[in-house]
Amino acid sequence: MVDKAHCKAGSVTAHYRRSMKLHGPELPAGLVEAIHGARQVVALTGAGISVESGVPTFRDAQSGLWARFKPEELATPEAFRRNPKIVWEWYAWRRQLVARVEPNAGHRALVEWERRVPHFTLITQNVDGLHQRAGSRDVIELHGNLARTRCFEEDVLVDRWEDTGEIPPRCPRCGGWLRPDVVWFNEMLPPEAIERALEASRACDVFLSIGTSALVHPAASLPFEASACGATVVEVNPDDTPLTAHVHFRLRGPAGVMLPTLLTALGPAPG
Ligand code: BV8
Repeated sequence: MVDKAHCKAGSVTAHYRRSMKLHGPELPAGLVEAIHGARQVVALTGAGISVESGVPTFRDAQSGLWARFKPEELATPEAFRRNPKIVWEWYAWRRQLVARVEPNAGHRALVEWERRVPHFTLITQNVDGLHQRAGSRDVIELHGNLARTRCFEEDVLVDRWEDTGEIPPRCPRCGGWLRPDVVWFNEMLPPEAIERALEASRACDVFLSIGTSALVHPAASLPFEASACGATVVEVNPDDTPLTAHVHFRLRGPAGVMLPTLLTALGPAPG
């Protein structure tokens, strides 16, 4: 149950809403008005927004070497202690994959949105850095980023180390294993990131849940925080999720198509 005491004054959109489900890119009037009138917008993204760039989701079966592993089996501190080499190599494989792809129209639409509204907050569960490569500024990374590395023992960022060929490489200070700077299951999220995400979600007029299965917490609680504070919640996803029944509008389709369409609701770009 969300405690409304946290809600910040803001969301003026309540009267626009009736729960609308739509399949084609035509947008219901209520959604256009909510988008058009919004001054504080939050977008929460998941792996789905990177699919059209060629990055598989967590739900998608892993391919090749990794086919025999479920992501949540590899993305834990326990898995790293058990077999640091295989976990390091999985993240190295994901880093190479992400380096070969480009942001897509969905990422770019959010860059444009950030330019067009007074307060735009982009919160991502993705560790691929594609939002930043598209030009999004000040992205709140809830689960870290593949491009950074930490010392597993001292839990501090490490940006250079001697490549002795050992996998994983060792921390130049304490000799401990190095690990990717991502949040593994059963690990705490960066306190500053989750605090900023909660604050923005409780103050927004419109909350966009884009390309996420809404299963992983605490990220999955953010749209409920926003809704409880009066925001209009919009889901962009080709499939249903546990959130679908609770949103005001859902755009059933790929983010790379639906987000540029949604952007048209903002009207012509100024100047
Ligand atoms: C924690 C980084 C405190 C690593 C990740 C409350 C209830 C139940 C469980 C819990 C709870 N609170 C905590 C838990 C446990 C756990 C959790 O939530 N478990 C789940 C599985 C039930 N949470 C944690 O452990 C969190 N930490 O709570 O700490 C604590 C600490 C100590 C002890 C106790 C508690 C940490 C969670 C973060 C884990 N790290 N990533 C890495 O990337 O390797 S999570 C990772 O998985 C992603 O970051 C993301 O969050 C998640 C995958 O979800 P999505 O991004 O949504 O992707 P998915 O593949 O699932 O879905 C894709 C969607 O896209 C689909 O819906 C699909 O239809 C859609 N789609 C497809 N194509 C498109 C599209 N959409 C649009 N366009 C398209 N073209």
